[in-house]
Amino acid sequence: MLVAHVSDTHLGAAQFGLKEREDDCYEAFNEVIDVSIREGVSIIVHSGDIFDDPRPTGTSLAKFAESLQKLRDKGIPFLFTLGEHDISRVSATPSALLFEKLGLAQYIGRGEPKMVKGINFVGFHKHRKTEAAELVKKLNQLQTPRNERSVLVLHQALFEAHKYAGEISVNDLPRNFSYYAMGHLHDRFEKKFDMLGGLLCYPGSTDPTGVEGVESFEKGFYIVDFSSEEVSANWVKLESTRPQLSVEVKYEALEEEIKSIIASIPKEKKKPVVRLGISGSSIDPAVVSSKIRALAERCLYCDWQPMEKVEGAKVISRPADMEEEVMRIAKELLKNEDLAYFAVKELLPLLEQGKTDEANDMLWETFERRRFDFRR
Ligand SMILES: [Mn+2]
Repeated sequence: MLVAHVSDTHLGAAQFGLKEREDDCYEAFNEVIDVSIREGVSIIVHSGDIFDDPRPTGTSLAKFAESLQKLRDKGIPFLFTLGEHDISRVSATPSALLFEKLGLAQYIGRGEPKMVKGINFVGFHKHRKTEAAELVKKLNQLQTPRNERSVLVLHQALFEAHKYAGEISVNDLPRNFSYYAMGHLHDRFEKKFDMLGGLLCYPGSTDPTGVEGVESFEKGFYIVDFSSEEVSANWVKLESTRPQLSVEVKYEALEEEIKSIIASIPKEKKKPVVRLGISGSSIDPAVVSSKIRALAERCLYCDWQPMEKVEGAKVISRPADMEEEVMRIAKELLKNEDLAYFAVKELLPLLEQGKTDEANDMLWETFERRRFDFRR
């Protein structure tokens, strides 16, 4: 009995606003579906962030529907929970629930166990950091099944998997599940914790979205085998992933460096996304443009940034990803990665929306739980 576990498909995301990058997301999801069917998977479970936006476009909805129809025709149930990208901050019906109504998918984020093909699935939708205590309470109340195959589905970051993004801890999870199908973290993570009954896995996102920046990625999903007592998971790498690389090059040696980058581009893959950080003095943009032309022609997207030094913090003068850049500067100025993450990723989004009460609560909670040690 095989179950595919996928997460963070972010359908509709378009890195750099490019149509090709939006199509990459659909293609990645399609590959997951096709490989699952080919490998004889019986159930597919999605751990949230199906869509990139709580108000997905017609194209994303249609692409998702097509994949679900393919599964329905093969008799493969699709189970899902919701991530923060699927849930609008204003209370409204999440778009993904439409597919439950149409009978194409089963929502398992309500904390109610659902038996599907002999496996007991139970999940919760995303709980934000301020709702973490509430989620932990619900997790404690879960009747954890013994002597049966069971899967817990969550869209939360564990401290043990990500020091900075963590919302709950492994100790908060019920013990007896045979598999923990996690979502939210975009990098793959897999571990058998002693205190948990079965394996815990984050498959990561199926295609890099804007927040991940430009890097070399391996993206994929899990095929989990429930046929023996000990559940095992096999990570499947996606072949359709577009190569991305971020390289620091020297202005003086630009020509040779460009040549070696071109030589390293895999021919059998999609055209890559390339970001160059150019170091050196008196960088002439016109010279750079002409020297990188040959490379740009072989790329879907190619940009460059001079690496400059400004007032203590090293600032890239033309950041293509503002979020990434703000985070980098915060780290450099606060001299503490935990604090920078807290300020930029947790506090700032609330303040941007004028949610001062929530921001205040968060500060108190942080203080009371002694999350940061300021005596250092
Ligand atoms: Mn996500």
